[in-house]
Amino acid sequence: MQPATTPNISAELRRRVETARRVLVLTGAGVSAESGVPTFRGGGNSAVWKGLPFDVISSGAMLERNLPAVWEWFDYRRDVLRALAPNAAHEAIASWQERFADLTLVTQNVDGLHQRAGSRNVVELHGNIWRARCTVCRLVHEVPSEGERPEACDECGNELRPDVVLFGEMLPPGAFEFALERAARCEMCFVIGTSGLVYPAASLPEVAQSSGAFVCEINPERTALSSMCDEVVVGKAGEVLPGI
Ligand code: BV8
Ligand code: ZN
Repeated sequence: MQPATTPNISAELRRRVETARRVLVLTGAGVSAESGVPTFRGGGNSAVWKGLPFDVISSGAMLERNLPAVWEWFDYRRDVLRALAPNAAHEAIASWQERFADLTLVTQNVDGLHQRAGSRNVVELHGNIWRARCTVCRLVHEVPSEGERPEACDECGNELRPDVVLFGEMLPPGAFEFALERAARCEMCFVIGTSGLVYPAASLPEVAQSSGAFVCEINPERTALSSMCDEVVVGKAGEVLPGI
């Protein structure tokens, strides 16, 4: 299905897409925007929760101070997500698994929509809202999309927490190192739907470019990364990606 407007992509980008083998895709909240998932910094009602800014309620410090409040915030977000589905952006990226010989998908998102669209081996830098982790033995539990979430650890009975990386917390062991190694080896890097403000995720496109990759950003607005990209395609991911 041809997108409504064929995106304004350059001949250079088309040529590179035709020949690329090792491709890294970094996504942020913008790829889920057309599914109805509020972004973090695009205003809207998600940026603040009961008067607490997003980076306060979603922080390691808040979890230490008030785990029930953090659960309430994540329970709310899972309720919003429950009724939503992947959009054309997630589907296009999932189809790239057959298109490029060696595709690595790295996401900052915790919504699991890439996997629901069929993407495999997704590198989740910030964890996943559909998992809970024991605060003591770190055992991971699935959080069902229907019904109650598990209240205590199956193994040791201690409290669970969302299996999500909060501000001020370390990333999952190995995830960033793996993404870094793929960024250093890729020929093309797509940066899709991220404001490029959160580190260390936002450093991946810079690593790709300094290793010789062609970096292409897809976003309706300019971001902190736009100036260093080789090409910026201005538009919504759900409209631009099917046309690439
Ligand atoms: C770390 C999970 C040490 C939680 C998230 C001071 C105090 C404490 C920490 C710091 C500090 N200063 C700096 C830091 C480090 C901090 C950081 O970077 N802060 C920033 C804000 C300054 N980072 C950390 O704390 C990280 N840990 O550093 O530990 C360390 C150091 C080195 C190595 C290892 C460890 C942990 C960061 C993870 C925090 N957790 N999420 C939750 O979800 O509740 S981050 C959160 O922001 C989300 O994961 C989100 O994905 C991420 C980034 O946001 P974006 O995805 O970019 O979304 P955003 O809304 O910003 O932008 C949306 C974009 O989409 C826009 O550009 C918009 O134009 C575009 N868009 C809109 N519609 C569309 C679209 N694009 C395409 N199509 C559309 N239709
Ligand atoms: Zn446990």
